[in-house]
Amino acid sequence: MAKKSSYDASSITVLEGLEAVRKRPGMYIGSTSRKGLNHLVYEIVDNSVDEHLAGYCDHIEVVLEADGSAYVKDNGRGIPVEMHEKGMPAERLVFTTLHAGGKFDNDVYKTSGGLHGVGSSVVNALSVWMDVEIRRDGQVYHDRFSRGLPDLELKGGLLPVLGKTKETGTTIRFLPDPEIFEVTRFSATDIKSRLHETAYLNPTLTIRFEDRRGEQPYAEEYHEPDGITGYIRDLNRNKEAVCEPICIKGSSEGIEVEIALQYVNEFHENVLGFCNNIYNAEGGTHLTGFKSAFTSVINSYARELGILKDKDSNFTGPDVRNGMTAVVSVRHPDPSFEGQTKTKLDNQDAARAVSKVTSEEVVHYFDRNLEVLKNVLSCAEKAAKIRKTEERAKTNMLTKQKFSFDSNGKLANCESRDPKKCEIFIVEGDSAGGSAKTARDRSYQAILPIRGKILNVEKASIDKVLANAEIKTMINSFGCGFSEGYGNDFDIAKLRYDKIIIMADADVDGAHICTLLLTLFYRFMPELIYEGHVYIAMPPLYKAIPSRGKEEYLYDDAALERYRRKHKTPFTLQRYKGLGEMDAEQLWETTLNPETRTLKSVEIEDARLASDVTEMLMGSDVPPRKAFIYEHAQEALLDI
Ligand code: TSJ
Repeated sequence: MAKKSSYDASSITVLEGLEAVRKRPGMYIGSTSRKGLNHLVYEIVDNSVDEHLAGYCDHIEVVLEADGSAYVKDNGRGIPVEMHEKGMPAERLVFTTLHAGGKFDNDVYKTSGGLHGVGSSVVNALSVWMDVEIRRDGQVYHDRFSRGLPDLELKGGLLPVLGKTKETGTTIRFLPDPEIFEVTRFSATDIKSRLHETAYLNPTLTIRFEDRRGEQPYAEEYHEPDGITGYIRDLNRNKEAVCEPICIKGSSEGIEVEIALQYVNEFHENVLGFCNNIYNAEGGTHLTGFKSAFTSVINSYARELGILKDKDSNFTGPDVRNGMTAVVSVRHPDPSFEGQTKTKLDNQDAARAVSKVTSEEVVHYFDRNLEVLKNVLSCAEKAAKIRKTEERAKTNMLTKQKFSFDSNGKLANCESRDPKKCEIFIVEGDSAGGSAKTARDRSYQAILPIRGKILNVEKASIDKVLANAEIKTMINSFGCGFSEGYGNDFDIAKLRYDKIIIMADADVDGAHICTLLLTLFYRFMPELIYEGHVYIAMPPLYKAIPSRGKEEYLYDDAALERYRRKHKTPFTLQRYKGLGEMDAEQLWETTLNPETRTLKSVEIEDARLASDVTEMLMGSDVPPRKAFIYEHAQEALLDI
């Protein structure tokens, strides 16, 4: 309960504002799943990053505490504490009013990217408690809130002082409210990845991360003086580079543009867009500006150097981006976003600015680095050649064997043809596939067994991908075609199933199959993921059968550990080695029945990271794999 303090008219607005946030949290943070939970941390961190961008902070610390709280500490100027004209210290205004921007906004660069940038008051409203420490003017100021409402009494309009200090900065601690969130365990993997990304985008910033929730605290520090060039290097660390990373910078119309790119010996492109430090999953105007300008620069060079003759058609965009990894980062004073998840940059001036900087600076670079240009041109030539062959092959294939629903030998389809009702399970292994076919509700559940590992599409050319029986069957079954660099034949309106559910064993191989499938969807059918059609089934590892009482499915070792602690009486423990070992009834109950099963919804972040994870899971380097599995085991259980 909040202590009563001297509420006046402005307090009433505060109450109304906070209430609105608690009533409809999704409106402010996107969701109350783990993604929304992690966003609380990003929201707070972004304020420190703003302080960094304003030129006053070069160190941020993010700590996940054992009690479920988190804190973010920076060495900036400290949030202003002086009395504001609205009748409370400026700091209170920041934490109790929605979009307390305006006067307190650092500067022109709002970090707001789609669902992000919702304001620290939203985090406050969604926290059981929030504790604020501000080091400023030699003093340590303190403030505290419960579910958004101030706890501390002000004396003469001033915040309580805890002591003296020579340092400056802000520390915010908060405990997310379990009344609001479906899960209250932050994902260290997601948060680390986001912090690392922030470090790449802010090369003079150091971010320290610590997780104190495990038996041993785990700490890591992110400092990336090479900025997005370092990011490109790391994205490509396990790939065969064709040239050194190219980095260009410039500004136009008040928009700062920074681009790093590198070619590797692979068959696809990986172009990531960021606006004001926030990743834009759906891309947007900065990427279109970059792509069109880059394509036209390469075509001009190709004509100039006689690589393209008069009779030849231009290289296509995908031709010139064959094998390209790129990061396009813009800083925009007033970004706006559109798209399914509000992560697609929408400002037309960003397209113009990126296009201008790209044309000027890429030419500037290639004029001085002809060797690199030649490598890039030969990548494009190779791609164009393959494209032409494949265009022919594809027309042949499509006309010859007309991707057809009925020709899928292995698909056990459902009876309903209403896509809104239908689900398709992609099941690893023929034996599990067999059980699933018996277990399912055939009126609306289809089963597609796949054999072992599917092709890793990151490492294969498009003709290999399309020749792969497993992949062909999937494309046929889903019914919406596929999109790839050379054309877009994908039409989500034709999707035959509302849910595409990956069903694999709860072991390393299962995780690998998952990442391979996610990589396939991400590269060739990304809308499936954007629009939330892809799920991962979570089969249990154990069943505990007590001599009296209800049987219980346990999804990992931690759950078993908890079960043992809770149940002192003996019980029989059944261990499932794999899906194939469950009988039809068990499979129905644990994995198929919508009433009792647990599904993990796949978000675009999962898919974006999947190709990296593939490397880690199957690579020869064991320790990171162990850490990954350990952490995900812990997280998975809290998804339930
Ligand atoms: F989100 C937040 F409010 F909770 C938060 C803010 C959280 C954290 C971890 C840090 C911050 C924050 C805010 N760090 N630094 C600042 N800086 C300011 O708010 C600030 C300081 C000085 C001046 C000035 O004009 O003197 C202006 C501002 C906006």
